Amino acid sequence: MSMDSRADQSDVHALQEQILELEKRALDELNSVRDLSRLEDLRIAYLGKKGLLTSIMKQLGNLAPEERPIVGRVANRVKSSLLEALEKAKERISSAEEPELEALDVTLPGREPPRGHLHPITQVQGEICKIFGRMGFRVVDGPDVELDYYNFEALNIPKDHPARDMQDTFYISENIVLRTHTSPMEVRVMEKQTPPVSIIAPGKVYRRDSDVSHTPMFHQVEGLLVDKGVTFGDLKGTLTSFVHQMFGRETGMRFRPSFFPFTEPSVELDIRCVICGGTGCRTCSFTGWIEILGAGMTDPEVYRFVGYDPEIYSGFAFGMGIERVTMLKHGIDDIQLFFKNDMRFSMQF
Ligand code: 2NL
Repeated sequence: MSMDSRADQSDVHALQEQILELEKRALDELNSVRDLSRLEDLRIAYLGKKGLLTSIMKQLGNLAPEERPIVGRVANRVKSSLLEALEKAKERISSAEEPELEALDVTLPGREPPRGHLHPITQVQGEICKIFGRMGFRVVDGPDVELDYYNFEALNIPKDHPARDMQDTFYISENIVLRTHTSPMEVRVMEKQTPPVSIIAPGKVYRRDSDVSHTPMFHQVEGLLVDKGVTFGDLKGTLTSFVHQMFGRETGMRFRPSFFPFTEPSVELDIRCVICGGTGCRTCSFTGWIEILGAGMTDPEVYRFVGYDPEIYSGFAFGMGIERVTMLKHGIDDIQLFFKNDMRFSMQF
């Protein structure tokens, strides 16, 4: 082997080294490039007509014929590896550019998710319970499906009473009904507990009634207080305090005589019309007054059913419709709105 051929050998090596070095640098740059115009610059710098790899390949002509294919193979492999890296970089940049276009504006106000709240009936029911709770009444709960005995019999509503009529009451069977008021719960408490008793019973009640001003299911709160020496004055004081807290201290009110099978004497409580203030309007049927509840001194007959001695104990009871109270409080004129689940209505409260 001549000195010349050894020099040639080292030329071959140097050229190969140069190509591999170039490949390493080009790949590094192609893998980290972030925009398409810089990528095009790189393509021209390495693979363009006057590019680095192109000019190295032009030098292949200077090599001995038997050496050309050796270096040529390396140069071709590097060329396709660079072309491949170029394509990959192009894809990477294009897919990264899109999110950049719809960049997040952190100064935009957030979108508030819709937030639910209690149904207006449930809100007012809670308010009523809170007012009586402060006056010492305990909230009691019981079944919607009741025995005829608790719903009627023990409340001094005899078998031939019109309230028991199939037209008014949902019967499950001969002796089982959907409760028509929440008083049965109070009877159940009195059966178990000796006086003093002071309870309120909120909940759903059912009547076979359905027209513009009646729904077959509605809500009631009933209250009951029994102790020694309770008078009609206690009834008036308790209910007056309730009206003041519910509708305001200035609310005018009056008690009217009435009748219920389970109280004697019985009254109905009217407040000054919240819509017209007493001058007369459609809501108060031009009377200036609106009935909000019924009440009375519990009939001794009811005490006998639960085993209380009416000679020792006395007390009062009352009942009110929650829909009615809610309508008066918020000036709502259609009871059907409570049961339509229209968010435009419900979300106002
Ligand atoms: C009304 C009238 C009333 C009662 C409910 C009652 C309960 C027991 C004993 C005696 Cl356990 N009375 N409840 C008393 C008078 C009236 O409700 O108009 N309700 C909507």
